[in-house]
Amino acid sequence: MVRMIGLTIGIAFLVLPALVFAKEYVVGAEAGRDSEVDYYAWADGKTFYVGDVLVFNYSQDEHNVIVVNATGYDKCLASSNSGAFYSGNDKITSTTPGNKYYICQWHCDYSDQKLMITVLRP
Ligand SMILES: [Cu+2]
Repeated sequence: MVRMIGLTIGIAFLVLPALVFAKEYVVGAEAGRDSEVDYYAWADGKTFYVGDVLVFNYSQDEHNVIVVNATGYDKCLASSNSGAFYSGNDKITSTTPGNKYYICQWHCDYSDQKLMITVLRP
């Protein structure tokens, strides 16, 4: 019985930190995800960890969120994506460490509507 409790507490300590410290970030903060938001400035100074959630709020008929790789980010290519979101209130959880790239298919080129973040291990 004591062993069971010990095991349960052990598992809780392994699982809890990721849940307790996971943060939710509204991309662009108060301004929401608009063409005028400076995404470089918004991401600057923030530290993102695995488990953190990015919330993209935007007008459904004007923007979208396409998850791309580094090339897609640099060249604004939405074609070879690994995820596309159109709801206007998209919540995307970072499940792995590394660089993450998000673009708006319509305004990536036009007004630099793209976001790059680096996600660290918790
Ligand atoms: Cu857009």
